[in-house]
Amino acid sequence: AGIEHRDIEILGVPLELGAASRGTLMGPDALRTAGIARALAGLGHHVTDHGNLHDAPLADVAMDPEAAAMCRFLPEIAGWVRTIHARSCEMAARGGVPVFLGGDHSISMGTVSGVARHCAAAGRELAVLWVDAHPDYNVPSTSPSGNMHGMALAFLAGEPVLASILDRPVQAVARENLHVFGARSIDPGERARLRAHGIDVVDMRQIDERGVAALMAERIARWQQKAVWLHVSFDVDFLDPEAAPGTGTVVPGGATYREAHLVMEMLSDAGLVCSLDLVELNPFLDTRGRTALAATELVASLFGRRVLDRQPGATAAA
Ligand code: 5AB
Ligand code: MN
Ligand code: MN
Ligand code: MN
Repeated sequence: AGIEHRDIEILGVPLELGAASRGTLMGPDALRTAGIARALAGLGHHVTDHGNLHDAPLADVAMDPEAAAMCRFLPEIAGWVRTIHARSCEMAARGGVPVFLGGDHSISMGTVSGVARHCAAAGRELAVLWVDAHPDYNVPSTSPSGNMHGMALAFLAGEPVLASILDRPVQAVARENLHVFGARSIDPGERARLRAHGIDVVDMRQIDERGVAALMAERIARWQQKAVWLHVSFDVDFLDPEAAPGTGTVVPGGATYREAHLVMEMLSDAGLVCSLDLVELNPFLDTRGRTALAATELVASLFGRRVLDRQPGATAAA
């Protein structure tokens, strides 16, 4: 079985101010050095690299002052998010597959909200798979750090206190369509909100007990039934630090290299992924490009690379 060839549009988003440590601004270029465009073109896709987004102007944010005081670099981040949002919505509407290279995870406030706006206009239901050691579901009052990469998913869920980051109404992603995969570090207030909101969180223990294949197959079946636009937001810290040392928020006990590939391969077989973020790569912390290369290989799996062709339906769940 051959793979479906797609129009892949790459945009680099060199933002680092949302993270705890500096250096993710080099992420897009490191992924290019690792050969991400070459790998995708080699699979037969038509790849356009739009280069990197430029520094955005500072934004005026009408946030409650007490909350705003808990958000580090708020005017800078909001400026970026607004710019990213506009580009993302435009890219999604063009009909290709937008691939955003981060940058810290706060870029997803712009990428996913832009895609969500397009989906609302096009009558598509949006689901988000947040592949990450962290759920990034903090609000200013629960954040232990004030770092905005830890609030990105809460913003996308439509959290009112964060809404003014965007300069237009936020098209919230429905709570039942938010899926966190790979969690192993959750803050106390964040945990309470995830539970109260009924968010689907797969932690590493579930992955240990049931395996990636069964857990992904369940979710894929639901997404296929609803014919969703699936956006994958992939934080490289999903991987174990052994496989991906090049990120600022490493947490032990992460996914193996093969578990991560299996996630990508199953998503690829399902043909559901319409847009992608690849975030939190910090080349300054990487070991001889290991994390950049691993991320590149994973994206190749997501877009059709296979060791062997498989018969339709020959998945672990079938
Ligand atoms: B990442 C932490 N929960 O809010 C916080 O890497 C870490 O994008 C957030 O997932 C990690 O500061 C954000 C402690
Ligand atoms: Mn993250
Ligand atoms: Mn993370
Ligand atoms: Mn991180």
